[in-house]
Amino acid sequence: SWEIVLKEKHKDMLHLLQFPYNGEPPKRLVTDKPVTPNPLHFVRNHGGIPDIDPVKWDLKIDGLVKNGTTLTLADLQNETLFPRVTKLVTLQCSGTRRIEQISLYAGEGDEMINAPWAEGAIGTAKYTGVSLKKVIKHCGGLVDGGKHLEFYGADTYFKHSEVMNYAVSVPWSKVKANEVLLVWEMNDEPLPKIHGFPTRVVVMGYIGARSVKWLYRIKALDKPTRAPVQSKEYLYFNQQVGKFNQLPTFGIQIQEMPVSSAIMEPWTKQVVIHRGSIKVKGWAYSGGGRWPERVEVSADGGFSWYVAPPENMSKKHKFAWRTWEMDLPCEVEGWIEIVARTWDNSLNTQPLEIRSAWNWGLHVTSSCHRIKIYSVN
Ligand code: MTE
Ligand code: MO
Repeated sequence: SWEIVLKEKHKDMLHLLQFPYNGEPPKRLVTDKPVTPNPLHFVRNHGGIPDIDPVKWDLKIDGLVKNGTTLTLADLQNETLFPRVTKLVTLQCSGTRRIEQISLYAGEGDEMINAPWAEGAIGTAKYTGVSLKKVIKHCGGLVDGGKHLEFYGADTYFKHSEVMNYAVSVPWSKVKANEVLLVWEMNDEPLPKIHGFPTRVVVMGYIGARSVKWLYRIKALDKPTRAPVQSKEYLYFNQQVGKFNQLPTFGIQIQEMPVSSAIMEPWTKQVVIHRGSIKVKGWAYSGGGRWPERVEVSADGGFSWYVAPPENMSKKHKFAWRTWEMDLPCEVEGWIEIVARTWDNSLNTQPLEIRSAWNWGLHVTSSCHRIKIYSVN
């Protein structure tokens, strides 16, 4: 699978882990374009990269559906059966910016266990495929009691003393809202191997973990799946649970991501020479179909805030991030702390400090991003 990494990913990707492969784009390229080029999209894998023949590939749909069936890629792409949809969607790993939590509290070796993601475990692409709702309707809908859809990926991994396929589930209500797609194109190209070729799930507005790659089976269930990725991982714990007491029953399953943002320019410890204003760039995103309405940036550690130009902030593409940039007024000379804070359209905003939304699972670092720079005015 390393050959696939070299072939499909940008040469400057930061390789966080060679196997299973995990990588994110370097800081200077994360928000270079509002739509992330495929070679620069982050990659999160739990196992290897399956090699699937698209002609032999099929999708089994079973469980609590009226008429279980098996569909080929040609069936999914048959527009007389399923209308084709194209959507601009941001996928964000719930581990984004985990490195800030690691640097604050984690112990020795923890950065090896948890991929030490920075601000680049997020990417935005135009996906083409079909709405899963239409596919389930094609199967006659769910039978009574069918409430969740479980997705199986063809990759296997070893964890909790078992070898298993990657599997997670989402509620039917999410599918019914036409917010779950089965896609085969990413930015007008066939899905790259590393991103799930030939077909993956895209669950809009949920954490990346639900968007199963190398999909081969969908099973309708009465409850969320008990598969470990859903039930034991990707949980949000309260701080008092403690590092060594993370029992699944104490955690909340993470689905929609909260509002968050990151500063991509300047960089921490950079010496910035300017004439009264500093160019600041970044991204802002909110889960669940909420969108960033306002980005504010502070040059004094979060006491006074300036609003970034709001051109980009609209309901359009509500499942995608916003990239933003502004000239931040700054008269001081010396070390300053720049902070970004986003408000979404429900007026949710980000906690000011990492500690105020601490999660021992090291997922969802949604506090205001802070960087220290040396200002020369
Ligand atoms: N699907 C399969 N089959 N195997 C995986 O390891 N990782 C998930 C999700 N889908 C994963 C998967 C996680 S945690 C994330 S964040 C996204 O894929 C990342 O998608 P990407 O690698 O295309 O960026
Ligand atoms: Mo993830």
